[in-house]
Amino acid sequence: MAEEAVLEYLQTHEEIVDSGEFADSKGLEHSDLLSVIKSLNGFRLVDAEDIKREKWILTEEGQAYASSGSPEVQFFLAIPPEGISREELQRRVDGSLYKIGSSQAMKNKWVELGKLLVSRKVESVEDRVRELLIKIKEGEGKDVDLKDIDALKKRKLIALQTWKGYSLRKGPNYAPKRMKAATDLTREQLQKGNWQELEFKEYNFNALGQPTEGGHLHPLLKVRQQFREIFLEMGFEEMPTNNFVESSFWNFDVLFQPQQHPARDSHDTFFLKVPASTQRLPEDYLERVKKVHESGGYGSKGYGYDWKREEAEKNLLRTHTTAVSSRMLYTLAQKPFTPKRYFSIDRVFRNEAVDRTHLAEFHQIEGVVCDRGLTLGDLIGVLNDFFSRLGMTKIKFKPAYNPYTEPSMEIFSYHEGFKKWVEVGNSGMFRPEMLLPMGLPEDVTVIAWGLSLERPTMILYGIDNIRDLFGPKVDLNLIKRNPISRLGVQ
Ligand code: FB9
Repeated sequence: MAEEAVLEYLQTHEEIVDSGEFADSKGLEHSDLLSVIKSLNGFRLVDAEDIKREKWILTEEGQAYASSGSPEVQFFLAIPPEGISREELQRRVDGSLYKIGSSQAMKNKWVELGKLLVSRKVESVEDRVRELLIKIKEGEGKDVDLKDIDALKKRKLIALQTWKGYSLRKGPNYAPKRMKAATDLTREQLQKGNWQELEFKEYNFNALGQPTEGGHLHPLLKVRQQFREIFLEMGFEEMPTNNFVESSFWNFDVLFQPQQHPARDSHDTFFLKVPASTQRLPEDYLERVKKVHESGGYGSKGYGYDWKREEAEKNLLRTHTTAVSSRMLYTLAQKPFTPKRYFSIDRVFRNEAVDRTHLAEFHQIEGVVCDRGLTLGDLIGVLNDFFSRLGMTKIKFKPAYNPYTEPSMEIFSYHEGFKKWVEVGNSGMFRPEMLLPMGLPEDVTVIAWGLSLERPTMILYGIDNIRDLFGPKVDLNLIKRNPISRLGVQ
């Protein structure tokens, strides 16, 4: 439509002087015409010259003054010749009009604002502002004195509007009708022989090939797989972690974590409303857990408090995958003992303050080794082996406290990149008050450790805000275009 109108017009006219007037004359949208002109100019069917025009237009406030008069004149006319009290005048003239009108009228020396009385200083006034605005509105802005223009612009009553258009003539490749450049030489064209009149599109040897789209793995899943392979190489079996909902019994009580421990408070733990509690707990085991909390046993004094079943029955979102480890060890204790190595990597939930590097959930990585006569030395040995497979050959340990392990150690690794020691996990030996009520043989000890999946992933992929890695605001391009990053390659 717009293209035909331009090419047809130029067939019988030297020039389209003004694209704006041309669009109006043909009932076209000027914006549509501009894109057609750019395309015709690009293929040299026309020669287009830029036209740039500037004109003053009224702002919304300027429109209001043009139709109802300037505030200073309205303010002046609201004052009767004998004067008026401020109070009465403020009742007659509304807030913003009073404020602008009174200050402008004072500036023009039209009125006198006494403490109580407001009076006129002149008999009558002209509304010059209104006259100027009407003149500009009618397109005679170029006849208005520059000083007046400045004054109106300063009061934000007018604004400069820039209009861009083109004048155009026939170009070197002009044709009354644009021939669509052929992109293929077809059998039919060869047979008909009309290939000789065709115009073929130029090859674009710089065109990029279509990007091949495929699936993309999330960085967390790629790093999880690397940890999984490390554990499998070390002879560990993966634990079934497909239950985010757990009872307080398996998440806390069996770990000998006392019921009044702060971590069991709803400020740190997500408890479920429905179903609020579990009914299915192993009764005989529950009695042994109750007893070890209240009065100890197995050489332990216990905590000496009244252990409550209803507290243990509360359902929650597991706060650590150690809840799964406890289930696995209990199951292991129900049959003749065989040494085992277990691992888990899955989501855990904590009702804690979120920040750039912490959400209310994370993926915990946990390793557990269960055998007769394991010592702290075995734990240190397996940790050195495990972390060295991640490329962390310089690690050290710091005594720590966990309710369910004794002794416990924090694990630190020297990061060559950051030139500093970085905390990379926590570990310990599960307490006898946890293992013996399960029914494990007395000489069986269990060493375990844990770390998060997000921390190494964020360091590996150079991500400093956890929301760029996990959650609804993740940029899918990060998923598509993240580099291959391997653990163990510093
Ligand atoms: O992952 C952690 N840090 C880490 C790990 C790897 C890493 O690799 C980089 C490539 C170089 C970098 C950093 N941490 C544990 C230490 C800190 O980040 C800590 O601030 C955050 N911790 C989480 C818990 O925070 C609420 C990380 C998470 C954590 C901590 C402890 C355990 C599991 C996860 C545990 C345990 C445990 C202990 C004894 C027995 C069984 C399990």
